[in-house]
Amino acid sequence: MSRASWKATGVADLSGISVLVPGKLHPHAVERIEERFRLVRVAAADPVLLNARAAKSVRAIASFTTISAAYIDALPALEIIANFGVGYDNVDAGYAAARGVMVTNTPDVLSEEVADTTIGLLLNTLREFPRAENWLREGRWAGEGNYRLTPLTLRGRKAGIFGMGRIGLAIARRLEAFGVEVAYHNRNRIDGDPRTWHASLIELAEAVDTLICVAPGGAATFHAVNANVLRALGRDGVLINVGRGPTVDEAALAEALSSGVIAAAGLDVFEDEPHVPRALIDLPNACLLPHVASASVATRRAMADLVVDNLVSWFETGKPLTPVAEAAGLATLR
Ligand code: NAP
Ligand code: 8YV
Repeated sequence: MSRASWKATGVADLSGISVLVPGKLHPHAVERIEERFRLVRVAAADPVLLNARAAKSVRAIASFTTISAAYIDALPALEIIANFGVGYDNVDAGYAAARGVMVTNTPDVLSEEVADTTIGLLLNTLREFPRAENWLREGRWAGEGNYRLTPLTLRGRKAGIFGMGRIGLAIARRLEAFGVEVAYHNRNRIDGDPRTWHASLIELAEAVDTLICVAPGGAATFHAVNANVLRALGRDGVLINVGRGPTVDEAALAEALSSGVIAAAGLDVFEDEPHVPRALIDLPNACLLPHVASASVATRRAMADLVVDNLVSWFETGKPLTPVAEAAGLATLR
């Protein structure tokens, strides 16, 4: 649309603002950016791929790739990074905020979907439904008889949530509806929450037999779920990880699963995605998903909309809709 046509609609003309999309992005987000802004695309978030003119004019990034301090420094006019995903450990948000660059993410619109997936993954891990279905498909039900009775069940379990935030609470509500008691560990106790809070992850692991990790990634949680935590979880213990892969020490987990230190694990996220260690793939007591917790058409579209709505709000009003904690102080009128 031309400047004159935007004026006629009464909608702010943002078509002169360059928005950089490094790497892949949800097609609905790309379409909407192209409609309102000047879209600049590069194959990856690597300063080497930026031509000098584009680098000077870019005022926004929309992406779900790694955005490093060096990349931020390569874009002198950058004002905002709109991350596709509620987790933003891929963005150097502390550095961005220190340089006055806003960072936004996509909270809430995916919480219920991710919580649904977590319950599905937990039940698959305990009750072996994917393996039971394969048994049927391979003709073994007719040929050999019933699938085995599963040694593990959700009945009588005590769950612990590591990262009781928006998604953690949605998981807790579901588990409680299933009759499962829930405790949690965050750095801070949640005011007014009736559930038992444990001051450390190891204390939580000692108190429960089902540990659900939905904490953010990054340095503060790197390998937080280690051999000691798994030992504390115990022989009937089950670990579910829908947070970030590097929060769990994968080598320690593979060892704990193969030696019976814990009973089973369900994982949606991995340390080096999309590479999953053979040690985990070969284990019958590991239930593995390819990072699909939010991956429905409807939820991913809602995330794409929130990415673009943040950009529009920032350039129309000077305020983002969903700033991340590190950048919240910048969320005032420019
Ligand atoms: P959130 O509302 O910010 O909740 C995160 C919770 O983790 C907070 O309650 C926080 O409480 C706690 N926490 C943060 N750092 C911690 C630490 N170092 N030690 C202990 N607790 C800590 O975030 P959310 O919307 O629920 O999302 C959570 C995470 O889920 C995302 O960051 C992302 O990594 C992951 N995720 C994965 C998928 C997937 O596809 N598998 C999809 C969506 C999200 P305190 O501040 O009190 O510690
Ligand atoms: C997406 C996620 O898979 O929101 C997050 O933090 O991990 C997921 O919803 C991710 O954004 C990659 O598309």
